[in-house]
Amino acid sequence: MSAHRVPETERNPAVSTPPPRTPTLPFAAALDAATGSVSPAALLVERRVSDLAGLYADDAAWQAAVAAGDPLVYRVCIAPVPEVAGEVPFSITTIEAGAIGGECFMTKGHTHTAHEGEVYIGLAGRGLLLLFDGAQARQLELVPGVATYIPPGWAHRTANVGDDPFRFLSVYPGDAGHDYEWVLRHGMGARVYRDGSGQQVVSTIQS
Ligand code: PAN
Ligand code: ZN
Repeated sequence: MSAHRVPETERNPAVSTPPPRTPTLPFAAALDAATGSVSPAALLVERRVSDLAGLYADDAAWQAAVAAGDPLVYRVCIAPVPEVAGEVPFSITTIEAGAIGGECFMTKGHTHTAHEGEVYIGLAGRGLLLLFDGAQARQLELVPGVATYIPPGWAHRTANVGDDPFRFLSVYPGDAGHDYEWVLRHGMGARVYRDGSGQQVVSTIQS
């Protein structure tokens, strides 16, 4: 039986063709656990205290920190990989040591707009990965030698619970997408405070 041949121009008419772009070529990047740099890098994102409005429990302490020099809280050094389906971007996040109203310096935190997971790998310092699916909260230690898995559907945020900069590598699907509003509205189910030389996790889930 001869197969019915579909002309090339008529194949998969329902599948939208992504806009043409230059294909990404294989490359190696240097990861510097001492500085948090990815080289080559495409982008460096910096977040200061003023960028984190509404995220810390103690708003007066947050305002005072903005007024007192608005220090850098974290930065993300992002490799040159397009954020589109099929690609796998990666970056190093560095969170400085510090606290606002006793609450550890932390990332904004987000959910992925697509049902996609992510892997975080500890590179330097001591961190805690906070996870929240809207009902359950989890916290995982993230230190050098540890890889943590963020399943699809879980909001995620990291906090520096040590006295040195905390660094980790993120690897995520290119079409994951980042929704910051969800965490602003629902929180992370827990807050992390500095407690002497350790940390204290306080649940914020209403029972
Ligand atoms: C990470 C984060 C990074 C910064 O690469 O984007 O640690 O945190 P925020 O995005 O919450 O400011 C990641 O989870 N990417 O999906
Ligand atoms: Zn993410």
